[in-house]
Amino acid sequence: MKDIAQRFIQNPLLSPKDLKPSRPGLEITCLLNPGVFTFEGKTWLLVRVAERPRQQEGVISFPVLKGTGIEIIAISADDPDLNTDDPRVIRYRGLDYLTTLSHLRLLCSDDGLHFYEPEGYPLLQGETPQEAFGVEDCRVALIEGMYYLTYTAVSERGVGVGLRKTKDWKNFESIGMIIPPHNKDCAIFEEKINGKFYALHRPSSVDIGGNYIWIAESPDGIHWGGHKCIITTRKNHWDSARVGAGAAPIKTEKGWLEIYHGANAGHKYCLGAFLLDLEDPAIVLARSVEPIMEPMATYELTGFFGHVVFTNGHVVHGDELTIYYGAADEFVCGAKFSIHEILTSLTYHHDS
Ligand code: MAN
Repeated sequence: MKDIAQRFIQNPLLSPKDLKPSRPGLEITCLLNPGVFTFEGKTWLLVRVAERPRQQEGVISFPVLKGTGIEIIAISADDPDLNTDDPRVIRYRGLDYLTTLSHLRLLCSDDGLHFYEPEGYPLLQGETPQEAFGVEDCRVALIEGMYYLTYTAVSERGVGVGLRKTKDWKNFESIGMIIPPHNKDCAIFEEKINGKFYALHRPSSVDIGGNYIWIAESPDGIHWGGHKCIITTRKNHWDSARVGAGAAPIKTEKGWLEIYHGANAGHKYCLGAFLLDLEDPAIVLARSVEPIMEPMATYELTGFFGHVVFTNGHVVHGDELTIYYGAADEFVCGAKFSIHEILTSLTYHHDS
């Protein structure tokens, strides 16, 4: 296995203590999985901020959105109906909740390393009943002067893909849920192809099928059809349990390059890449056999949910790809890659 990521020596770039909670009574548990974009000459992160009340001895408590406020649900830790095996999820009496409530926070930087919260920009929170358990892991795509924000919208009704649009990061148009449950990891291509929008997304099938990456097309970036499955999980590989797209595909001479995450049954999250045909992005030309990045630094191995590197945002300058990523679901980190090196590391299919 060859990890070809050049991690920033300054990692982690952001930790929960670096920001203030969004409201009294909550503390920040995790900062993770930022969407990334450039705007007015700066690098911006749309960081997922996951919060919950300070945990008291013998009680498990977590927030959910109720209108514009929050409700705290508290369950006795020794309740026999409570299952907290996964630190991300609370299973209680046949229902699933999240241990934390996530919103999205804007931070910017002049050097791509030191990020701060600028004045005058809003927090992006869940707005509808479909977002009562929060908004997560936003991908940002800039298409013809408009930023498209696709994020995971979570509620007791399921996990789907929400869309908001903005030109100035101060005024937002909320479109609502564009792909219904169960679906996440939606990344819109930053260019139309043959006049159509394209997006990668990740439905989950409980029985037949699996956690696979699909591609879809759209006339307007809102209504999606023509769905095709393009990347499946691989038995006995690092990506045997689930795969999901990262940020918008990167246009290269060889094709659309996508960085994706894959996890195995033990919930170890690594990154790999695949390459799609420039003219028909439903055709997969090549894919990583081994990960291009796997959790190995202490801040990736130990944290809220260890052994995780997860990216949904990057910046490209020529051959240099800078990814920002969530490490151990607790910290925001950065790493650089050579796009040429990723392209050469892929295994190309003979029949394409
Ligand atoms: C899921 C999502 C991500 C998270 C990973 C690892 O894919 O909830 O937000 O980073 O799991 O826990």
